[in-house]
Amino acid sequence: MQSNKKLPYAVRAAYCTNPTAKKLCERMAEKKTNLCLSADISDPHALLNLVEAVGSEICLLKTHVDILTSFDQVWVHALQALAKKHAFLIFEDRKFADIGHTVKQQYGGGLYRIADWADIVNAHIVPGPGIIEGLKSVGLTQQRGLLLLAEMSSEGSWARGDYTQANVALAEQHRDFVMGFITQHQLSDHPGFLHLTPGVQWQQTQDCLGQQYISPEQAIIQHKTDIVIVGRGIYQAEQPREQAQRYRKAAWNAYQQVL
Ligand code: 5BU
Repeated sequence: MQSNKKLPYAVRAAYCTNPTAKKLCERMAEKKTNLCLSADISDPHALLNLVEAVGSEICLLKTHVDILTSFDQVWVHALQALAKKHAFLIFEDRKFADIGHTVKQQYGGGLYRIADWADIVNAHIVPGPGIIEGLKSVGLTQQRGLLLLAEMSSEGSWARGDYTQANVALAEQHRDFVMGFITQHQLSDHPGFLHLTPGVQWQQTQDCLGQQYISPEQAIIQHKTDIVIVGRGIYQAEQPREQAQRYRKAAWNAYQQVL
């Protein structure tokens, strides 16, 4: 059962059992933004410049660290400084998908040491609950949060029906660590779970590789999700900062309509 109206993010913070979810709800309420920038840029310096320009508009920055052409701790510290300056959280869109023992190493170790700097990561539940246990064994002590990939934006996605519902059931069993879902629709009316939606853009309805877009209003009002994730719609715009301001305003106005 899903109600038509939602609680404000500030109120929902109290329902969050995961500390990162709580922090994100508080940030959204304080900063008045439910916009996440997907900064899919391979030049690490250009990425920092983009984040400096757009950081004031977002609650969350989503990265794909494995597309960067170089990576070191100096870059990580620069990103963390921007996150602090502009009060946003960092979400590494790593999409873990292996057994618990392996994801533990991929999350906490390797070149990227993702758990050291990413507030949030995400995972597919294909391997079963062990993937959540493995990630949790690294992330929980560092106060991190996990999003489950319950639905995808791309055409022909198999993440639907019973598979999507299995994500909700697992999230409910791991409320200490799982903070919500990557999804196209609201899946749970528990106020402590956040619903984040990629595949958001005004200019296009699809790309040439299966990506499908909806508008911020469709995501927040019709599909009842909480946070819109915008990539090319912002960073390919002539003026990314101004474009981010437009998406921010649209997503926030849409949120106010569902209260
Ligand atoms: P775009 O430029 O707004 O299309 O970028 C979308 C981003 O969100 C990109 O980083 C994808 O990897 C990511 N994404 C997605 O598009 N759809 C999904 O279902 C998931 C992630 Br999960």
